[in-house]
Formats: sequence, C-alpha cells, structure tokens
Amino acid sequence: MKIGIYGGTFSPPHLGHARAAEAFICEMGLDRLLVIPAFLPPHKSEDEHIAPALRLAMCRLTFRMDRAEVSPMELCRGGRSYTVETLEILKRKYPDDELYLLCGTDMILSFDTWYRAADIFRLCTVVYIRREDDDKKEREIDKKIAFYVKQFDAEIRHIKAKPLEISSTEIRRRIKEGKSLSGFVTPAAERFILDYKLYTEGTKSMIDDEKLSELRDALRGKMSCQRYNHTLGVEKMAVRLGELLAPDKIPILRGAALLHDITKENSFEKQLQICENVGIIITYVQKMTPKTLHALTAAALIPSEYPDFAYDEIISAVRSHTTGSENMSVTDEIIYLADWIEENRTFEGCVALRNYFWDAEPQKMSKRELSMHLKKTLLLSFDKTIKELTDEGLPIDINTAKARNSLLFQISQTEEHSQNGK
Ligand code: DGI
Ligand code: FE
Ligand code: FE
Repeated sequence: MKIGIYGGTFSPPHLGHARAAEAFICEMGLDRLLVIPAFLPPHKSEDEHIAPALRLAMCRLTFRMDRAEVSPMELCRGGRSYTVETLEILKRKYPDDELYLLCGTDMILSFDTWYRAADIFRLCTVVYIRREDDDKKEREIDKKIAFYVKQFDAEIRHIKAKPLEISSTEIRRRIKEGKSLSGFVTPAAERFILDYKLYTEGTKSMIDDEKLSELRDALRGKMSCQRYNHTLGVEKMAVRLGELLAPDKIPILRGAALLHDITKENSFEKQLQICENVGIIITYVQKMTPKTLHALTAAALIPSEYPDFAYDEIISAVRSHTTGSENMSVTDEIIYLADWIEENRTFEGCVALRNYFWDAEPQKMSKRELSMHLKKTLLLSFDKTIKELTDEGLPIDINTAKARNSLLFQISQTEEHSQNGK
C-alpha cells in the first residue's frame, strides 16, 4: 500500500489544502492519505492558536475526498512532534507499506537542516508541490534535489498540478473583517467557523451541557461503579473550586475531571501498548511507578477517542493529575486538588487536606489570597505524597519533585513581594 502523509497547522484548513491533497492522492496513486494536524505550542501565535478539537473538526469538514482521513496522532503525543518521529511511528505500524510525505517549496529548500534529515529520506519518498512559478526558485530546487539524491540517496517526486494560492493568514484576516469565505474554505468548514465564532474574540467552546452529558453516559459503561462515582466526585469538586478560582473555565474543568482516570483500570501492559502506539517514550522511573502511567495514557487518548474534548488545557490537566508538573496552570492545580479531596475520599490524609482547604473559608478571600491558599494546600499534598512514597521505598517521579519545587518557589516569591509592599 502507498500511504501519503500531509501535515500542517491547518488553522484553518482551506481549499488550497484540499486541492493539494487531491492531487497528491491522484498523482502518486495513494491508497490512503493521512492528514495530520500538528500540535501547536501554547501561546506560540495567539492569532492561529485554537484548540486541537476545533482544528480536528475543521479538517474533517475539509478533507472529505475518498481515501483521505484525519489523524490526531501528533496531538496525542502532546508537545511538538518531529517529522522523523511521526514517520517512525507510522513505519512501525505499517512496516510493509510505502510512505510518501508531502512538502511545499519552502520545505524542500530547507530539508537538509531538518532534524535527522537523513532518516526522513530513508523512511519515505518526499513529494513536493510547487507554490509559485518562479524560475529562479525552480533552479534552486533542482540543485537542492540533486544534492539530496547524492547525499542521502533520497527518493523525491513532484506534483504537477498547479496549487491554489490561498493562505490561512488571509482567511483569518477576512474573518476579522466579516468577509465571506466562499472560495476559500469548504461550505461546511465555513459554517463551522461562523457557528463557533472562530478567530474572533468570542470563540465558542465545543463543550456544552449536551456534550458533557453524552460523555458521562459513555464513561458510565466503560469503568467500574466505584471509579465512575469517584470521577463524578472529582467533577463536582472541580466545579466548586472553579467557581472560586476560575469561573470561566468550568466547562474545561468538567471535561478534564470526567476524563482524568479513563485508563486507570487498564492493565500495565495495556498502558504500555498505548504509549507505544502514540510514540510516548517511557523512562525507567515511569516503568517503576506504574501507578503514574494512567495520567499520560489518558491524556494521549483524548484527541483520538474524545476529539471534541481535545483542548490543550484539558490534556495538560489530565496529564499532570497524578504527579503534578512544573509551573502548573490554575486548571492543572484545580484538577490535581479535586482528585485529592473529592467527597468520596475517606482516607485520613484526604479528609485532613479537604478540611485544611475549606476551613480557611476560601469564599471570603481575595483572588490573590485564594491563589496562595491553593498553592499552600497543594504543597501540603505533595509533602504527604513524597513522605508516603519514601516510607514505602518507592521512587519519586521527576514531575512530582518539579511540581513541589516550583510551588515552593512561587510561594516564597509571593511572600517576599508582599513583605516588600508593606
Ligand atoms: O487515580 P486516582 O486513584 O484517583 O489518584 P492518582 O491519579 O493521584 O493516583 C495516585 C497514585 O499514584 C497513588 O498510588 C500514588 C501514585 N503516585 C503519585 N505520584 C507518585 C506516585 N507513585 C510514585 N511511585 N511516585 C510518584 O511520584
Ligand atoms: Fe488518577
Ligand atoms: Fe482520580
């Protein structure tokens, strides 16, 4: 089989992308085309950064041709993916198939500077599609290609179809100016962009009450009664904490709480299998601390199994719910604490922490005091966890230590600051 790979940020995907995909399938005789939206580092570019959930949905409304499918594989890994890593995962999954990688003009010119370029050329045929009719570039490209063939024994082909010159930047500008997108994106994608007010100030969340209640129904059948009740308990506590600390994040908090333990009841082997499938590399410490693995695997499954909930904040909170992480966001902190102190927890330590947080009457605190109180409560929980683990002779996950260190630092900074202010 011939499998094509078409990666990009797709923010938003447009008719130029769709045309390139069609030409790629047709001219190379592909049996399958994987459209792979890239993970975007948060805050990289405010303008184009919208949730993976929304980019996935728009891609599904754009790449509707036969043989094309949208793959969330780079979103599952979290963090940036190198092309060579994506190719390696696909090669492992489809060892007998041929891989074809689609690139634009700029990419083909800079290929030798890519991370592990030689391995990329070894793993796939590179297919390039020309962006502009520029004779000078044409000669430059020919020279580069000759070099790649000589240097890397590269297999390079090119698509003859003329590309449609459309840019995502221009589309985002048109949206801000309230102009029609007809001729730029598919009608279905345009409707979606308008419905969710994408690329404007008031972007609407995909997570509404209906989606949440569907999610609860789906989860009820997939976990034990006890785990399901704990999950609902975490949701309830996350909402209580959210009302105080981050009222605008409540749908995100509900989603994260519901999804945080979806792989908790999977066997260790199954968890390792998930890591292998999505290309998460496990450290030896993680192998020694099997109980922490479910946070990574739950986060990894969200983009593929619950794509409407693929929001960076949800994925991050789920990933850090067991060990914590360095410089946790408020949503990370709330999910971490809610998991500890939800009402069904009857362990002495959990009850004590629950009382510590609520007895201080956080309802009456200023926003600043509240944030400090939350951090101090979390610090106590990390102290307890680390004590218990060392008492039992268990290893401490690096993220547990980083989480505690960064809390200590943040608390000391704030205290210093308020002393200087006096
Ligand atoms: O999944 P839950 O039961 O709701 O709770 P959780 O996700 O917080 O998992 C708690 C388990 O994870 C508990 O058995 C302790 C373990 N754990 C958390 N941090 C570390 C850890 N285990 C080791 N060995 N090292 C850690 O740093
Ligand atoms: Fe958990
Ligand atoms: Fe939990």
